[in-house]
Amino acid sequence: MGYTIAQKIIKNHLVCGEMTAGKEIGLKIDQTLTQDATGTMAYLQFEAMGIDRVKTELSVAYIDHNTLQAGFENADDHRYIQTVAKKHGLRFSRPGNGICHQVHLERFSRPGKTLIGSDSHTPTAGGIGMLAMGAGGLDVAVAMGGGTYYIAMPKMIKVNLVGKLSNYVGAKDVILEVLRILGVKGGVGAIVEYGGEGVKTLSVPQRATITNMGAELGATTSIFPSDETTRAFLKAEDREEDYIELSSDPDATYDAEYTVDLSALKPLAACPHSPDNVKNVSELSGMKINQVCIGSCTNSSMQDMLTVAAMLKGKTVHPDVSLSISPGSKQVYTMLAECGALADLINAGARILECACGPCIGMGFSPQSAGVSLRTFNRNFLARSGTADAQVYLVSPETAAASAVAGVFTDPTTWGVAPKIEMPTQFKINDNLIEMPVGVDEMDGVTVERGPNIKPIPVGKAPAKDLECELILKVGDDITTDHIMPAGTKVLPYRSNVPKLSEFCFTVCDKEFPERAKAKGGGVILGGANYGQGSSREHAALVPLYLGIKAVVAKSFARIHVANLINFGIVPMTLENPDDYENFNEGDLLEIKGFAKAVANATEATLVNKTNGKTAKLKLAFTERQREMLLAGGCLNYTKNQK
Ligand code: MIC
Ligand code: SF4
Repeated sequence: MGYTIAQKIIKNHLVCGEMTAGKEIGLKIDQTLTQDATGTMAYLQFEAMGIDRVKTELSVAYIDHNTLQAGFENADDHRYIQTVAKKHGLRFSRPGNGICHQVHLERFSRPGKTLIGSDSHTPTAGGIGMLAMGAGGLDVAVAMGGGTYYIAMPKMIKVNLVGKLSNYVGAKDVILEVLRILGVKGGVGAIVEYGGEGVKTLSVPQRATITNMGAELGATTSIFPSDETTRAFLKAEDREEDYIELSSDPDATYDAEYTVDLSALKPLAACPHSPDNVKNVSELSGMKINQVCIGSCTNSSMQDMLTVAAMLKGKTVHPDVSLSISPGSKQVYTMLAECGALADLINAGARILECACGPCIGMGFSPQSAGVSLRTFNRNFLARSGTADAQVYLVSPETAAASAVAGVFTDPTTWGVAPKIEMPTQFKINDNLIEMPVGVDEMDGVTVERGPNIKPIPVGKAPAKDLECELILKVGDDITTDHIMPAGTKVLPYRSNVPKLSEFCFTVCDKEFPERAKAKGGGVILGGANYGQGSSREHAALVPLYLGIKAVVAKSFARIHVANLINFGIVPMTLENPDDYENFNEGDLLEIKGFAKAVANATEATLVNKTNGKTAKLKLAFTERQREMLLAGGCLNYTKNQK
């Protein structure tokens, strides 16, 4: 039987386990990346492991998230990451160099290699044929130390692309269509592989837009073949030697297959507050808008920026609209400036921001009260923009530009024939903002600088013999990590200060939660389906741990988050019968007799509601390794015990 592209890469990197869907496999990781909002924790954990130098082929530490420096905290964290990278053998991408995923795609991604990153959009590099996955910071730290990365062997989903995109329809519309078909849970436990004749009509950055938002499908990752288009991209980046051809075998089999006809696609928008709440832009036409933001790791390539510049040339942004543009990298920014397109954007009234995540993570540019904001980003979760009642729509750069000019939601295909974009065949290469580490002989001379905002990481405890505590919070389906641990300008500076961060935990759902959890010494959280979807931030586990959360019971969990819970010793359990969710309410007293024993070796446990006498069967689906980790109170203790 033949192999899919992803299976071929997995086979080449398999350290342990058997390649049967759902079974745990261990992978050798070639490259890692971190960004600053998750990086401080990842490097603190790397330091705690006592390993001198990274053991990967390449590890890069990026600064791109916390770039609004309203106090000393972010700058201190940047300095910490810079010095730690220099000492331990990592490349350091300085602030101003761009968004990690865009820069990694341009300068470091390699078809056929494995990459994990402490950011859920690491699959962006799948656009070049890399097996690239988002992971918690601790998993990235382990991989930097040469350790294995464990995942459940994914199922394979194939999306066949046929035809060719028409005027003013973009790669964003392709992934919005896939989200419309599969939904935010549709990719859970799977790798989405793109194939078919339509693939060769898409450039590498367009492919990367599509794999980037595979994160919103809940997929382990997404991947494209590596072909002549890939070679041309690598050549334009002056690194054709990194090219290898990659395709699936003709007799490869998939668990599910879908077809998207690129020629038939229309401009789409994901409506508030979920990336799979997709409608045709034509249905929304005429709706008054207040803000447009163009950029983010999804849509900030040279191709995206040139398209927008060509559309805005000679026009003026509508007086009721504020338009922000963040190019994805220094490379894109420089090329835009040199070809004059930047001037077209500035002239049209766009507010040009630095090449960083910016508004996507709520770092400025929050919309007005109840404002309608059109964003080329990948997430429109409630309150993520920094304005609690904002209505955020996810759209293509084409829809964003047309709407910014009109002041109302506008289907860009009504603009007629799109201007022809001339993409450079050679990109502007200058890696002067990528700092190299010192050699092994000089590492003792580098002092790692730590600011006062860096506080110790909470460490988990072994599970109690019997669990008896309160149901401290009950939440619904599709709870995101932005609900659990919000981001934005006020919160992000405390990513390395868990005690301070805890004041914001779950406040999007329940303002009283942090105080209540502290007063009661924690308890158990009850969630619905897909609990913990979204980001890779391990703070969504670390902070609940600090607040005394012992276990989370849910209908189902998102992949990265469940791994993070286990890494920090919080026991994730699923309801065998989802209807039992109704029999448990906030404030109920809960009990699991023989809790520690169940974590050690049972696949089931009984949750008793001592307040109303009801019970529920819980599933404990752990591997041996995960059980040992939970019994040790998390990965750090487990690793120490193994030494
Ligand atoms: C996001 O887009 O939600 C983030 C911010 O990039 C996160 C990482 C983080 O929370 O720092 C992600 O996607 O993993
Ligand atoms: Fe940054 Fe937004 Fe991409 Fe996350 S999704 S890495 S915040 S640009």
